Amino acid sequence: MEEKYPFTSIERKWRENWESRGTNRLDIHKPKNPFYNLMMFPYPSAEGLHVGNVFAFVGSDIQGRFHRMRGYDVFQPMGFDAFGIHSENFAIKKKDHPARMVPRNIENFRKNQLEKIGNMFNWSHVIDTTSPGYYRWTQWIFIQLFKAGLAYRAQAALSWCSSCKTTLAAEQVIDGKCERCDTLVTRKHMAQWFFKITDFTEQLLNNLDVIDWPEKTKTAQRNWIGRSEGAKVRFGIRGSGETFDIFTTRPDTLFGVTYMVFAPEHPLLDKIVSSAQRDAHVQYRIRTAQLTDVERQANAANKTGVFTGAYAVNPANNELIPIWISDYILMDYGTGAIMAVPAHDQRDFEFATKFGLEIRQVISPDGGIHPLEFAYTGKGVLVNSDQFNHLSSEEGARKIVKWLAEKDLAEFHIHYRLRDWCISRQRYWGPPIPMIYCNTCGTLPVPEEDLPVLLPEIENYMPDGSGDSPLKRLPDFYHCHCPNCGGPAVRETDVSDNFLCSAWYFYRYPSTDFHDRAFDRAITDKWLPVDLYVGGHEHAVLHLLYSRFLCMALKKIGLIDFEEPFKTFVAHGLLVRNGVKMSKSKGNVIRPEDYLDRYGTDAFRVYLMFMGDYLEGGDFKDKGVQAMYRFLERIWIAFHTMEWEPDEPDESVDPETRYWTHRTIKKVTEDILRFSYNTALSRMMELFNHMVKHRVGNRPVLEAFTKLLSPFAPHLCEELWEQLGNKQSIFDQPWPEYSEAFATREDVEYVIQINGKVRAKIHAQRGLTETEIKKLWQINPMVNKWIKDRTIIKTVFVPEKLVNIVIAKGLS
Ligand code: ANZ
Ligand code: ZN
Repeated sequence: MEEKYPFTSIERKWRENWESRGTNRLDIHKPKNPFYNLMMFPYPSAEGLHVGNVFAFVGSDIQGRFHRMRGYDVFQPMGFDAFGIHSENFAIKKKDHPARMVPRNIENFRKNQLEKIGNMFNWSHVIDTTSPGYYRWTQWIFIQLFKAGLAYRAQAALSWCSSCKTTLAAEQVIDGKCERCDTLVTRKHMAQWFFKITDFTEQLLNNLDVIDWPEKTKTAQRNWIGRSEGAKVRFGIRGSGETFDIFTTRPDTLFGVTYMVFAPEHPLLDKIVSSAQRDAHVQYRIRTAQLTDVERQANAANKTGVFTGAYAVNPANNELIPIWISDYILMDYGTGAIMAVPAHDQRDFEFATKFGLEIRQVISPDGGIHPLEFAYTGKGVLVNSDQFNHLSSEEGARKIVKWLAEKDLAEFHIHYRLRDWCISRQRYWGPPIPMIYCNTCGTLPVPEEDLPVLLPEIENYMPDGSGDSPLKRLPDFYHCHCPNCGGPAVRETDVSDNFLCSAWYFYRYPSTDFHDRAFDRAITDKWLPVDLYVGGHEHAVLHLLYSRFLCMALKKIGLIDFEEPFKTFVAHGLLVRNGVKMSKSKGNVIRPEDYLDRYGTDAFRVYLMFMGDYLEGGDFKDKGVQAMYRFLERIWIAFHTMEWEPDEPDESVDPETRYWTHRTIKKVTEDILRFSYNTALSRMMELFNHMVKHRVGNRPVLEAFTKLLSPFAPHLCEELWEQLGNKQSIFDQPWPEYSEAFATREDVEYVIQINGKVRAKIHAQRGLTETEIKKLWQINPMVNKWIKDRTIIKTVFVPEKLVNIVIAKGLS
């Protein structure tokens, strides 16, 4: 392409210039007005940076540059989230080794991509989570949590990905599938390390009311934490001393219970299943074990189940109720057993219909009893409920629980769905969990001075599905000495979940100069919590939830003194291409390099920001990039061919141009503040069209325009700024100011008085100066009639209201 607008040389020049001038660096120790502008660091994949990443990063960079020009010391670092199953799986697929592949990918990400997208990254604070200098502190954090009682090891039925050959945290199972490879997960009983995220459930939930985050991200976290108010009710088992608890959100329906259901894995079953039903139960349990949770809950219409032969006793009326087993009851929700109320719960209704169990209505919308075609799940008035009849659902629930509580058979209970964070992975590519097991001394952390526990360099890093990490195959690694008694001991061989690396990276960025601490207290106090975090909403219950938990844990331990890591979180939208989601399998992924080389970084940035709403996402079209290239080319040409007078004073700007300039500054400022980049660019185009049409070339207008565009097209604007005769970086200049009055076109009415008497009224644009208003009344015939041939002694000017012209009595 013929370059009328020589973007290649401009962009190269400014990249070098910013680097040699240190424009993007700052004194981390002495910020006057700190602004921590964080973007979610990428996983350095082999395919390179995705155009979606560039979209996200540029939108965040605009905030960084804008805030800088508004007087903040902006800290904008970048790093690499390079540990984890994703990298390892990819290396396996390519028959490569993650320890060789990852550094190559990082190099490519940085040199060929991140350094070319025009972001003002501060490369003196870069992070690579796989470097021992970083994961040493990841391990240290693990130990701090262990010492504080927030990390523990326990046996549990965990989600297991048979393809990744590791356990997963509940948050990493999405619609029943492994978050990494989409394999349906199964359950596996294992001893694993957990972080006690459930110690902070209420805090995680309540703080959502005060943090400045998108509603949809907060809702996702609320739903995940899953607070349900209800009661625990204790049922007896006929002919045995056994009792069991159920959790229900509808204690008002207690008189409508017609059967009970246990999860097939419920431990009590071994004691209560009748001998006649024992075989059926064992068969059913084996069958269920092969199903995923999703499958268990999905086949609504086709419920399966087995009668246990045992009966429960309803504490409300001593009725005998048959106990069933069914896979639609999950073992790790509530107590793993339910009271079934088929009249008022649709799943129970279907089950009862299929197995011919009684359906008894106890809640009525209007007090009457009508035949039910499906469950009535709403609230209403209690019926068929003895002394509680006629009460409302709410009151009935309260009274029933209180009544049973007096006999110690029930209690109010709040149930949360959130489970502790399973942190162990039976894989290679992660930070080894820094724990040691000694037969004499028990479980001990690796002494802090022995950190990091280095990840051994091994060629065969393949997971084997045994439930142990490949590190267990290394005797030299596995066997060690007890740090306490010196006797023989073994190491934990699992590595920690990659989400631990990314739950604390933003504490490390400002403190990368310190090698003797994870993060420096004084620097952390200055820079954190993060002022603005931009990233994908898809991390709502993964990274974002884990980061919030870790922040609360670090505060509890006393390492920091705030409990929310990100003051403001903004979720950017997603890109599609010609209406179709971009994906490798569809072959429609955009390689940013192609466009950066062809049209230049600035045109690409401006296009990405113009293509759609930043918060909603947009549709990538090749033609659009070209159009934005043309826009920048027109600007370049206009600045070089317009006969403008850069040194004309502001006064000489015509009112119309002044209106366009001030209005644009106002709108662009407001638009950037609300991430509405496409509308901000439209406003700039309007101003530019006005400038071209009216051949406006006044310095204030040109400078304002250049500054407004500079966060979007930093190289071009830095060059234009220099050509306007400026020596310092445009990014060290203040953001343009506007006056509210100039920014509107609304007219105001001036009363024109002559010697105190109203003689005329004139309409004028808001914000005009006294001189400009004078030009208007001088030519007004009504005023003219009175002042012609008279001497004007003085004029009194009240802006936007009145002019009083004092004239001499006699003719001049
Ligand atoms: C009786 C009842 C009557 C219920 C009624 C609902 C409606 P949330 O709000 O999601 O917390 N439940 C309890 N434990 C379960 C388990 N392990 N597996 C499957 N379902 C379980 O839901 C709580 C309700 O889910 C509980 O209230 C229980 O059914 C069911 F008209 O008890 B309910
Ligand atoms: Zn997997």
